[in-house]
Amino acid sequence: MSRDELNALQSERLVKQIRRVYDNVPYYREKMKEKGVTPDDIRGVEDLHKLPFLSKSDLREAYPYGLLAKPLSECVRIHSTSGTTGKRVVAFYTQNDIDLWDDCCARAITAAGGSNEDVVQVAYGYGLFTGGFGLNGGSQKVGSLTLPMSSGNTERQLQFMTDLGATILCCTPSYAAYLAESAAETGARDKIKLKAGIFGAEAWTEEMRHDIEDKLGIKAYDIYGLTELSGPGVAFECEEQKGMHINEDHFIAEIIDPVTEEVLPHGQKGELVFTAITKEAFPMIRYRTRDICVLNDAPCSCGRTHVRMSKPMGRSDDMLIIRGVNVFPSQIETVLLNNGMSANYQIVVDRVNNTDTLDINVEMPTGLFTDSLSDISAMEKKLVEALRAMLGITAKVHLVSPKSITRSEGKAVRVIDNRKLY
Ligand code: DLL
Repeated sequence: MSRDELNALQSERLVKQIRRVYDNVPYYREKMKEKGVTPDDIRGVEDLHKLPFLSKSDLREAYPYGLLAKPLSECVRIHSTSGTTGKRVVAFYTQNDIDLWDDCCARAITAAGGSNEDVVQVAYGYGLFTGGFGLNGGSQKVGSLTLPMSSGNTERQLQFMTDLGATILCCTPSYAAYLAESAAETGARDKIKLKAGIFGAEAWTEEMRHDIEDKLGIKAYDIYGLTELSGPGVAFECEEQKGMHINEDHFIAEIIDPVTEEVLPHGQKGELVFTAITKEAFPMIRYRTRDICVLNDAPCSCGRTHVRMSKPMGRSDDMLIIRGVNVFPSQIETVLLNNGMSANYQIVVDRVNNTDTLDINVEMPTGLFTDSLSDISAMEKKLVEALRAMLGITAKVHLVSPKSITRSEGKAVRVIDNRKLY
């Protein structure tokens, strides 16, 4: 499809979508009214900038049903994000939404060389997380034999991978690295028939790509997406591995300055904003992803005309993604303070043997200070449990003596991320 044809298609879909959303979602209607814009003002993609942004806080405010654009009787599924403060994001799907999402993931599998001759091992988690169901739907649409493994149980993963001759592996890059290591240790490496991997949901470097490619003898493709926009498959890499093609017939991408909210031209680094023009149940208009990226509209030698996004280079909020789980420092602070600790703490994230580690150093308040190792260990244990309940992942907690964490004269440095992901 030429750029002109794509532009016309996007405009037609956008106009219809805005009218539908205005008519069906009071929350959006109010936001549009506040900005003084009506559906008649939106005649094509060139008018997109007139519309208000939507952010995660809108989603929390409207939780759970406030952004639904279809009656619940027409919705067939929900998915949800991992570990956000208090209210999670819950996204709704009609059957048509699922069909289109499957199409997006099918494109990613095809771009990685997949066909009905392939055996696709889906080792993303199934459940509220979108990874498993998304790639599963795409794989079936392509006609590949689909192995719905879900994540974990590495021994069984390797057994099915070898016995059933999986040719494409879909999982997070960190799990792919772990599987590669285990395959080498158990001798399964020589029996593997894998040719490609489709890895995403978290940041990973080119170094990690080369490491996984070498260890598994495959070509590793990046895939991007987020729950709010359906899940994986918003963008995916082709054989050139030079940026991810955005499925622009479903999602219009913009880059904005995260502070001024001004729209930036392609080629400039800023926050990625998406407008979903085909989603029915949970349509996101100018949704601020918080992912910092660059868009590239140069022609790609694979022949696809859709613009490419760079790997996310960071986030414009403070959300960390640790072992695939979204973690906000404020959640950790809440747990520490609720358990009688001081507000002097430091969060240290690292990646050891391709697995993320989370360490929390926190000062005991003077009133609780003790030299007794058993008391300290009991307190640390209690905090680990409380953090697990809040975040869904295990952290190591180290209680340190009062005044031992360096004070800052400006903004406190609460998070030290040593993973060098971007
Ligand atoms: O992670 C959807 C997904 C599943 C994508 C499987 C790819 C594969 P969420 O849990 O809502 O959805 O997290 C979305 O994860 O805003 C990015 O910050 C990050 N992310 C997703 N894909 C990539 C990627 C899924 N390829 C958030 N590289 C997004 C870097 C990614 N970060």
